[in-house]
Amino acid sequence: YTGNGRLGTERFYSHGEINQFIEDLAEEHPRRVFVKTVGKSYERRLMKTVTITNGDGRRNKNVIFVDGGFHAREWISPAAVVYLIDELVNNLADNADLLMDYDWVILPVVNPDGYEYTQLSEETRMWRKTRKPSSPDCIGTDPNRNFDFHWNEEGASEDPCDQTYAGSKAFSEPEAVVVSDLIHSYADRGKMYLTLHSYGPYILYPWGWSSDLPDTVDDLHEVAKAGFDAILEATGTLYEIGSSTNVLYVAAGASDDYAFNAGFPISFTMELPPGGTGFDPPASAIDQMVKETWVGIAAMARKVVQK
Ligand code: ING
Ligand code: ZN
Repeated sequence: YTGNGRLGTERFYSHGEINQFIEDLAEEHPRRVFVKTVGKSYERRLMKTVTITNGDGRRNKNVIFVDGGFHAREWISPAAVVYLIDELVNNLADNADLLMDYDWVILPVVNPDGYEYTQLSEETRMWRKTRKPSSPDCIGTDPNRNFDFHWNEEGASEDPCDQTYAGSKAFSEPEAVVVSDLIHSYADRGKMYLTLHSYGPYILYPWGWSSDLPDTVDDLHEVAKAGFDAILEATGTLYEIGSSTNVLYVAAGASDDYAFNAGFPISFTMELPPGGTGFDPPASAIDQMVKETWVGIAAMARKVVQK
């Protein structure tokens, strides 16, 4: 990475490179882009948000919050977040409407310890969880089962060695606490929470803890449908949309349920398409995948800002 405030789509980047990228953007665009260190992972990696504005200086706008990299092996997620950041910062002309009354707050890699671990070797490539020891024999908690909303009910494991281990208690993982703190600090003006995973392709909305649907399911579905339509038209990729439980499986303690319950009226888990064996699309596929993802996210955000 050359430090010119652009990251290409030709390969996957380390957590350190992504942090450097957002720091460089903030330096280049001091009135539009703001970086804040919001916490540390278990292994003490710095977790930084980047806030992107249109630079008009207006305070307390509505917020769209985006995160990626919850699950270590889902590399296309941070890649899509990096591309989204680049679009919002470097293509203001096409995205002015998305920044007029909204600031975007973005945490590119929620689980940096896991993400770095998957970059070490072929043997560690399919790691999913965090890296804090969970028992004498096993490592890691599923950060997307660790949130304090119906925590450790259905679809989460009490076995510390399991891939969906919910943790010793809700918010046992510092990385989940960081996301929760952000959700609460923006809940009063947060209009959309979006967390990127792989692999689907699915656009999922609450609830994940139960097969019940929220009262506002029509609003959720309408926004998701805007993303679905835009992607189908742009590339032909057919996403599936619906509640997490109904489309996929019941899973309590996930971040989208938590954000929705905390006050974000629109809250989605977007599961990007597979590639390679599912979690490992080749670097040559990044460009197409992240551009397609941005088409969907921009369409959903456009629906939200027009409401
Ligand atoms: N899938 C999500 C998971 O955490 C999910 C699916 C999201 C279920 C939100 C419930 C709520 O299991 C992946 N691929 O991580
Ligand atoms: Zn995931």
